[in-house]
Amino acid sequence: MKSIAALALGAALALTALPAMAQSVTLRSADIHPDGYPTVVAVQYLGQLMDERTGGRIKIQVFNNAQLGAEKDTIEQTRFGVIDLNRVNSAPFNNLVPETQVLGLPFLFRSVDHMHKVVDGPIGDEILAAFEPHGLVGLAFYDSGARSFYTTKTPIKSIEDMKGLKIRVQQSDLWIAMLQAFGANPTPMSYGEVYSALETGVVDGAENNWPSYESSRHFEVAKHLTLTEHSLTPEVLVISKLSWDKLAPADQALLRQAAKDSVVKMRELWVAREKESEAKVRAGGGEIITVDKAPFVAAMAPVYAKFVTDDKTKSLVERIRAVQ
Ligand code: GTR
Repeated sequence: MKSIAALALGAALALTALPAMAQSVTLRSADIHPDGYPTVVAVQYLGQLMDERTGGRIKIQVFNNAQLGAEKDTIEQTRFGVIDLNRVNSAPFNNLVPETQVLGLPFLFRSVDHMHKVVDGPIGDEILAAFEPHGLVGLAFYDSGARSFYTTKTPIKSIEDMKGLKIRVQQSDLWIAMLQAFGANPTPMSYGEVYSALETGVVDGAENNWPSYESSRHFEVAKHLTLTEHSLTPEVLVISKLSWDKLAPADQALLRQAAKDSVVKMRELWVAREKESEAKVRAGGGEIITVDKAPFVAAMAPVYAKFVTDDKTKSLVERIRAVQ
C-alpha cells in the first residue's frame, strides 16, 4: 500500500512539476527609448542572463521606441498581462502606486550615491513590493540621472524666469504640483509628443536627463538647458502579476536575481551614456546654464506640504533622509 501511494504521489508530483520544468516562454518587454539607450540594453542583458540561466527556456524580447505605446498606456497593458515586462520611469506610476512618489520628490536625494543606497536597501524593496496590489511585481530600479529644465526661447537663469512658462511634465500629480510650485504652467503629455510640442510652441520647455535630452533630439529645438537637477527619480522595471504567476517559483527567483544583476550593468551603461550625451549636447552649441539652486529648493516647500502628509510617506521621507 505504502509503495503504491508513494508511486501515485511521485506520478502526481511529476505531472505538476512537468509543465513548470518544460515551460518555455518569451517575455515581451516595453520601452519607449531607442536602440542602444541604457534601459533598452539593460533589459536585453537581463534577457541574455535569463536565457543562459534557464538553458534557453526563458527569453526576453524588448520592444523599444514605444512600439507598444506610450508609458501610461503600456502600464495599463502590463497590469492586464498584455505586456509582460515594462521599463518605465517611476513618475508615471505615481498616481497608481503612491509609494513611488517619494522617489521623485524634488531635491530629496543628496547625490546619486545616496539614491543608490536607498533603492538598493530595504526602502527600495518596500517600494518595489508596493506595486503588487496593483497587478504588478516590482523587480528593480535603474538609474535615470538628474533631471533639468530646458526651454526653446526664454533661458531659465533664475526661478523668476520660470513664471508662466508652459513646461511639459510627465503624467503625475506630483510633477504637476512641482511645476506649479516653480511658478510654471505644467503641461502633462507623453514623451513621444514632446519634440513636436517644443517645435510648434505648444510648450516653452520640458525637463529631462542628459541621455533623454540628447536621444530625443529635444536639445536641437530647446537649446537653453538649466542645470537645476531637481529630481533623481529612477526608472523601474516591473513584470505583470499575471505573467509572474505563470512562472514556477524557481524561475521567479531566477528572474528577481537576474534583474538585480542587470542593475549593475545598467549603472555602467548609464555613466558612459551620460558622458556621451553631454558631449553631444555641448557640441550642438546650445546654452548650458548653471544656477544657484537654493531658491529652487526653497520653492519646493508646498510640494512637500501637499504630498508628505500621511504617516507612511512621512516615515519613508524621514528614513530616506537618514540613509547615509
Ligand atoms: C526619461 C525616462 C522615460 C520617460 C521620459 C519622460 O528620462 O527614461 O521613461 O519617463 O523621461 O520624460 O517621459
